[in-house]
Amino acid sequence: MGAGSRWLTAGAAIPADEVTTVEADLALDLHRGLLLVRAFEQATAVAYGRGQIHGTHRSSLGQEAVPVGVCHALDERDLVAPGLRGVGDLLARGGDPELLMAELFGKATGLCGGRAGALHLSDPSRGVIGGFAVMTANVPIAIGLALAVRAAGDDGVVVCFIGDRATNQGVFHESMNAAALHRLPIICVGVNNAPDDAATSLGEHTAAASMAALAAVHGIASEIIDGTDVIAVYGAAAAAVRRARDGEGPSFLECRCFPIGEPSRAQTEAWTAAMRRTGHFEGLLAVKKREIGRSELTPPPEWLDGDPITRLERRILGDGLASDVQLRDLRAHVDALVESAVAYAVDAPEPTLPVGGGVFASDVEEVW
Ligand SMILES: Cc1ncc(C[n+]2csc(CCOP(=O)(O)OP(=O)(O)O)c2C)c(N)n1
Ligand SMILES: [Mg+2]
Repeated sequence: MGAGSRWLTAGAAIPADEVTTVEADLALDLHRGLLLVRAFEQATAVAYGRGQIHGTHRSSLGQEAVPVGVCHALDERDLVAPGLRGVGDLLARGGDPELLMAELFGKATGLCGGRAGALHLSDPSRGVIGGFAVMTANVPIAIGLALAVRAAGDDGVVVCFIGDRATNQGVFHESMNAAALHRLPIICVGVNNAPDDAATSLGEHTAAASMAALAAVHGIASEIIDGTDVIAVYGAAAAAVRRARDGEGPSFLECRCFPIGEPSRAQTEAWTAAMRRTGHFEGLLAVKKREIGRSELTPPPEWLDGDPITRLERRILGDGLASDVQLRDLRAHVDALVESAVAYAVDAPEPTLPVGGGVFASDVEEVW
């Protein structure tokens, strides 16, 4: 990878457990996970551009290796509190692509009855508690879950995903303090998608050199991981899960990646200029939707170099773990899954629930 990609692991103090030999089964499982999130998010970008997905949809393109690597280290006793880009988190937990797509389309047979949209996704059947539109809100909730898991005498682990800007919320520090103090079985995963040429770089909003440093001050085992290397993410998550189950307390994994589906700094500046011309926020959104819908985002070469899918493919082929043909078949299989998820969502009925329905616990059975 290019010189600038040193950002991916810059400042890594504690090396993650390195997975040196990879079995074909593991590599292909992870690859399937990456391909599914990628194809699904490409489809959501198209649907968003067509106005089929309403409200806000924050895509996880480019950061697929983080949820896929982390969730592969979990099992059914574990719980996940997704971040604001939660689609990858849901899919990596084995969520049903049809139900998920129908949810994003706001349909009655969607995962949450069409009421959650992208920002409040939950799937109790997969141990995924609600996503929260309020940045960092999932962290103290994950702390509460971890306390509940311990009180119940279970050995489950709780994972929460946050973005790089979440560590500047006060509640992040209150939560990390509580996690460390009570040695809670929690793994906080920081998705750092803020290299220098991103619309907002880490240094613009955070004085510390890394997210991991901010967790480390609370006495939490913290690592910086190349979040474009799904095998490295999986290795670090597996070690953190082991620590949590053994009663050794919380971990913080800062996974660095590139926001491939997001505008670069240069594009954002162009859009901002367009917004000034049209005079109000709607102008920016309209331009952005059109651009994303036409897939005209042109990420800096550096970001594409850190494409998790290309990286894993290279490793699979280089280590002789699968052939070109097998990879092509896998891709075709995943593409077909996503195609049928879109068809399902298009055909699904509109919700008929009353506005006040599905709010209280007594209604929940009807919704899910
Ligand atoms: C408490 C709060 N403040 C502001 C927002 C608006 N908001 C939505 S996403 C976002 C930025 C998130 O950045 P980051 O944590 O890096 O996540 P990324 O978008 O890069 O995944 C902000 C400020 C919010 N959702 N919640
Ligand atoms: Mg970010």
